[in-house]
Amino acid sequence: MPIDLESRGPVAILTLNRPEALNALSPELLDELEERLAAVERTPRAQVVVLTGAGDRAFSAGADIGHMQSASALEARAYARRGHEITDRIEDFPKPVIAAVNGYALGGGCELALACDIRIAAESARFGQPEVNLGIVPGWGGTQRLARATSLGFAKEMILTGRPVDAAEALRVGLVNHVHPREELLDRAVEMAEAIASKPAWTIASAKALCNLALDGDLKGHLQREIDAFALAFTTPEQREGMTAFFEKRPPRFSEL
Ligand code: CO8
Repeated sequence: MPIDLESRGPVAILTLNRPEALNALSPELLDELEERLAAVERTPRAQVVVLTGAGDRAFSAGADIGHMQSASALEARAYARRGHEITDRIEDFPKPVIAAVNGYALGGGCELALACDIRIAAESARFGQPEVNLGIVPGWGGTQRLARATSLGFAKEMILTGRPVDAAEALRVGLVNHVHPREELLDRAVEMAEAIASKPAWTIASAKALCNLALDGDLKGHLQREIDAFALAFTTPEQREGMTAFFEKRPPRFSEL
């Protein structure tokens, strides 16, 4: 199977499993990733996703160069669109997705990680947008999401030079939130996922959707949406329980609602 799905309590771990090609994102792998995400979406118990790569070498070395080598412009357009469908699906997924970057995250692999809500990395991780070395430009969102995750200047440096960035530098520029030894990476990702899963699912989905608007252009409209979503929270039992628990000086019991 090019994608493994493992459940650990409320956490669904999706593993890109094509280590012989450094988990390159073939069309088959993208199809299966979409199917797995749909299965996770249908499973109420699965509340947070951790996305990682099989093996010690790569999260993903990007789009499948073999598939692209002799592609026509129309075929390349279809492949780019397919990647966008998946990255948009992850960005808009109603449950948080944490990327546990266990090695190379290059080209489409970096772009896949960028579509996730939170990135943590192994000390051995390497990020890069090496498309210029192949005579192409990033095609799965890298020209937009990398600048949003870091800064426009840093994104331009990565994209225009193709220079890979190690985990320490990725941490410094905000591309990842934490760096861990390789052997601890998955456990740390699952711990973070469990912490998120302990909160009310509706609140988490709403907060994710709102945060996604933060870097869009329409600040005033999005601030209004925040006001509306804030008010809507007060129609839920989770808000009553959370605030009651605060004054009763006890942890909230969201799971019983
Ligand atoms: N696609 C297909 N196969 C790959 C890929 C890839 N992206 N990356 C590695 N492989 C394969 C290699 O061909 C090799 O296979 P084999 O053993 O059969 O020869 C195997 O994985 C191991 O790789 P290497 O032998 O090269 O391992 P090294 O340790 O020497 O090097 C690197 C590791 C540095 C990661 C090197 O493999 C590399 O540079 N890979 C390519 C990275 C890259 O350029 N990625 C960007 C691809 S373009 C892209 O992602 C654009 C996304 C948007 C597309 C839009 C659609 C048009």
